[in-house]
Amino acid sequence: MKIYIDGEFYAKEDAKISVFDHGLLYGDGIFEGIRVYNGTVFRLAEHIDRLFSSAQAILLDIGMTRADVMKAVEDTVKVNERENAYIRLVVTRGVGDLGINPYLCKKSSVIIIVGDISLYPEEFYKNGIAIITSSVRRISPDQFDTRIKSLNYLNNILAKIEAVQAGCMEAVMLASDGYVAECTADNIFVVKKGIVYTPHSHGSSLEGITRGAVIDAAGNLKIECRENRLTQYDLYISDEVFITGTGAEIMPVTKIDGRVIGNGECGPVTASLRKEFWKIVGINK
Ligand code: PXG
Repeated sequence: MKIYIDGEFYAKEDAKISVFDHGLLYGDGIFEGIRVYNGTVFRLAEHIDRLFSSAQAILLDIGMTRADVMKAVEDTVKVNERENAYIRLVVTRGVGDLGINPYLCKKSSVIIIVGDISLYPEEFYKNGIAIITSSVRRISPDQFDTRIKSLNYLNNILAKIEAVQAGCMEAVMLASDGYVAECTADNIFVVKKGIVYTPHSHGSSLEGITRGAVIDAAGNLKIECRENRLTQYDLYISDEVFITGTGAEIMPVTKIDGRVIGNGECGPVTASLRKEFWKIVGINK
């Protein structure tokens, strides 16, 4: 494995950054999780756009152009000789002193790791997963806009801890106004009477790249897809629920807080969106 740090490639054992990096000390930085399918980086331009929007929002100078970052990602995939992989692109504020002042960090660091992601076992894509609603609310946009994909995931991690303690792999997080926001590392969709709904971000959820691909897939299939406010009730009484993310792709959800959703299997709309998603990705499934 060759890891990119600031223009150089390092072996895994030698890929190290300073303990004074504010990415470590304060979670001061941003990241992207990206997939490589059949040698092609999936929606790279969209990931780079989101990265630069996150950087703009937190006044972080990446020190590279979009084209430079895209090339660095492509080069790192190439030197690792990977056809299918998971890319973690990280930009930290860089080395500073022990105070939080980001202006004392002279130069941001760009890190690119091309590795693997442990996917859910295949049977879950057929039978779906059970999730819970977390008691941890998603941070509200007046505190921190969660469209920024920052290195501080403690809000999500606290919800993930609750999910794991309940024997689940994901948890729904409500926004501070009580409406459904998203899951800890996935967006959420419901299907009711043939119409697909997903919460509008409203600054309380990440605008997922996979979410965007699913909205495109629905468009291709002429399935109506609306961005709507959803409550826990809407989840419970829906015909189908699924979650989307770079890691999970499109995962059916068949139980929420003990309520069985639909017939307890991957529903027909979810199945056709999955099929169309793979067409968009360019994989025959
Ligand atoms: N919401 C949150 C909070 C996320 O972190 C998504 C939605 C889905 O977005 P994309 O762009 O991936 O469709 C994410 C995804 C993982 C993993 O292991 C995923 C994310 C972060 C860290 C790990 O799948 N982000």
